[in-house]
Amino acid sequence: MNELDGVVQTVQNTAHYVNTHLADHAGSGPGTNPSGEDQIKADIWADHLFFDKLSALECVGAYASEEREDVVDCGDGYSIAIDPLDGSSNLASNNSVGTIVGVYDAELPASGRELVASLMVLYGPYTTMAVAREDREVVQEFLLRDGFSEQWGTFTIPDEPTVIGLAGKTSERTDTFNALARELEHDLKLRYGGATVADLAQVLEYGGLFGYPATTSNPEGKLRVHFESAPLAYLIEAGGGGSTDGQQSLLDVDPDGLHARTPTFLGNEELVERVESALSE
Ligand code: FDP
Repeated sequence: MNELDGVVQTVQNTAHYVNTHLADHAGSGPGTNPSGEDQIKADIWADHLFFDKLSALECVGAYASEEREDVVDCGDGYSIAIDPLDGSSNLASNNSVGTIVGVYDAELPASGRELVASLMVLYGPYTTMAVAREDREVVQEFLLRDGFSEQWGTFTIPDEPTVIGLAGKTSERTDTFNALARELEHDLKLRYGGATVADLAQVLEYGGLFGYPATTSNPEGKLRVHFESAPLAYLIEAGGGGSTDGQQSLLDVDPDGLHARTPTFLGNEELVERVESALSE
């Protein structure tokens, strides 16, 4: 077992525990996260669970979470950047949530080019985990069940895109972006659920585009580079898709702080190129 196997195994075991006990922690929580968003109890609970397990690994040197202001030093080794419960506002309505883990071979802040692995857990009707890593040629998908994981298959984004999920109110997006959204939504089926992991899972399954653009309430976009955008870009690019902040791959975004945000678009290359060409006009 190599070091990345240890990280994958730990995320898998912890995710299984999160999945089986999530309902006990779904109530509202004590405050806001470092990005100023409401936390619910489950955000903090999941963060503590992942911290305890991942920081104990010999190969982990730093732990950074969407739920913590600063990086926690754990020794020498990889930097973990985690969104322990992505889309947690979906819990109130019992909709899907996820976990995103980026494994960086560098101190944070760092660009996505320093990623050596990315994991995306989806707590849906059943729990799955997609894994992209530098020492594998394919994006693996696992089914997590009863404390075990079965390798289920591999992900390659389908050639023919069919779905689209774009966040933000039209009243808060630019006219240019709304024009592009209207064009794309003419041909693609609307699938936006409000949890990035769940929305991206649709894109990986059916082909298409997920996007959280800059809006008047979130001028830099809502999603965070280290915890969401870069790890998911690593995953989708490994599966044959593309990513952009509007100008460049999300892996090339240079975050100016731990909680930096970026407009985020992930999906089939041709759709990512359409976003880039529309936003550059
Ligand atoms: P949440 O605030 O519920 O954790 O991480 C931010 C995020 O969820 C994403 O998972 C999700 O895609 C997005 O926010 C949803 O935002 P909107 O409610 O603005 O659609």
